[in-house]
Amino acid sequence: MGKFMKSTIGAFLCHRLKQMGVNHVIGVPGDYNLEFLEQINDTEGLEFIGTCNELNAAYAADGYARVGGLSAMLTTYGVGDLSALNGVAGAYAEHVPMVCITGAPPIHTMQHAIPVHHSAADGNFSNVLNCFREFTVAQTCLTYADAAQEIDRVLRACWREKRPVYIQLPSDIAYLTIDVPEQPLTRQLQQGDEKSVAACVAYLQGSLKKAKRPALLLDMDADRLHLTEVLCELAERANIPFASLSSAKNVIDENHPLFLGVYGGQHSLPDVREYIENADFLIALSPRFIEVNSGHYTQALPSDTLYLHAFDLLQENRSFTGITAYEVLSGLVASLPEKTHQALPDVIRSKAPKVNNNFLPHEFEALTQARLWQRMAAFFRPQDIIIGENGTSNIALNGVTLPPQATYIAQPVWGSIGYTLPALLGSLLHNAQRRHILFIGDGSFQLTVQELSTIIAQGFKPIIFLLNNKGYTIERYILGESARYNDVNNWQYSQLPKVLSPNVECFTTVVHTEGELEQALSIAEDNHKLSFIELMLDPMDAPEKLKGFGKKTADFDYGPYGPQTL
Ligand SMILES: Cc1ncc(C[n+]2csc(CCOP(=O)(O)OP(=O)(O)O)c2C)c(N)n1
Ligand SMILES: [Mg+2]
Repeated sequence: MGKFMKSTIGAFLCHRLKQMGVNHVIGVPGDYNLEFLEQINDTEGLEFIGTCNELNAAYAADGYARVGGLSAMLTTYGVGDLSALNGVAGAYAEHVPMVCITGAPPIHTMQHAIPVHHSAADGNFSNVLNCFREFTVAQTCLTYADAAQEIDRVLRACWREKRPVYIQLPSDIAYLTIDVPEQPLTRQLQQGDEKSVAACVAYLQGSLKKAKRPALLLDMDADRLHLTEVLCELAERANIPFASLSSAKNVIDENHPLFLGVYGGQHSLPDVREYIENADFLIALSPRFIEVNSGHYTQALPSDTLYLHAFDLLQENRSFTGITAYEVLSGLVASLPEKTHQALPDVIRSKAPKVNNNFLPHEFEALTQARLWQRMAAFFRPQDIIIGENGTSNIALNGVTLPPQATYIAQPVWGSIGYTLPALLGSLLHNAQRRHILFIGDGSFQLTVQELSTIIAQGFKPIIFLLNNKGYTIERYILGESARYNDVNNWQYSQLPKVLSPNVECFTTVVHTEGELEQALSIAEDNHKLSFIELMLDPMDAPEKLKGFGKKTADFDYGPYGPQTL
């Protein structure tokens, strides 16, 4: 039995969050969580950041966790929780660990089914928790008797599963004193079983030795499980080309000589597709094929692909359990000779040379998507955090090679528009030292625009590009090219920073031409203020990729008798 000490329940929860590396709690106050907010304020090194609404809080917590590993959100029961749920579900879909805490009604009201505000006044207190049950990997409603154990159980699950968890903290128990373990909670996970790890490494070593066409294929879990370094080391030591799905953009440096390209079934470049589909040793890191990253399910991985997940490795007729992906990969790395200068595999040498980024602006030409993204490729710097919203931005950025050590944030699986602006706030809260650049469409921006005020008020200085194409361009390519439902009301976007934060000066401008873009970039590049750059684009101007994708999506969504055939 470990040693115990005394703590209030709320202070213990704060203490545990800090031990897990969380320094900010993002959310919205309410009467059921005010007492816990006091406890957050009393915790050194833990700060509450208020957002304009709970959906934004959830998106921000998601952005925070993507760069910081783990995050915490605070809402008030029912009204706050259900507003946040879309953002929580996004984190669940995209494997982002966040701790969702809600200030719940006093425990006696819940235990005795007493109608209260923020409930349906029918004595039902399980409905909200049940909603979260669908989108979190562990849930709890704390009581005096079990709070310490439950907090630890749920936080461990969050870190282990890399997905959200949900904690209800009844408002009348936060200040009760309980016995809590002295031993800190850490990010340490269960290690693999020694013999199983050794057997798995030996098996991989044997298969790799025989391989003539080895390859690695990565999806977003390579990042979420913190495996990028060890994967890179493996690729380098064994001279293995690697490819990623579009849902894992830039998780490993796209400029790396061994980077083969993006694999997505028939959407891949022919060389990438041919090599991956005929690899004789393919480690695929938790790939999740959905229509958008698989060329509408045209993926065809070799039948003996080695599917590596956090805690197991599965092959057609074989499985290794009791392992961890990290130990297996590092075991395999250790079994290989140190990196030497090896000739690059043929498939890499035959790759088309990189286009160079020399961009010559045509001063008076109207801005177009094709030229915009070419220009941006040259604007990005190593270490930038680049965020692409669903819509033309994300589609276009998928085709731009990002600099080394740049991080790309998007929501390719869940795809909830408006996600990126609050996610930018979260990412900045965790690391404002890195330059942040956001691209967001006018339609998406209108969903979560308020959070611009928090970003400015916090003193952050990202570069925000607002693509004003007067509506939902991505949707226009699916259906309703000129339908009113794809229009959004035009706003004076560049006036917003002033309205939302009158006392802070920002750099704002509206860009119509390539010349104006150059001017804006030269100011934004080394600006000490937030830059908000509105880009005027034609409603039907879109990245080439979207044109084919829109038609495919319509076929997929509506079938052969859908509206396109009318
Ligand atoms: C919360 C949510 N509502 C609706 C959608 C459907 N949707 C997907 S993209 C899109 C339009 C995005 O328009 P905009 O942000 O202006 O991007 P553009 O393609 O014009 O650059 C919509 C409405 C969604 N993905 N998420
Ligand atoms: Mg738009």
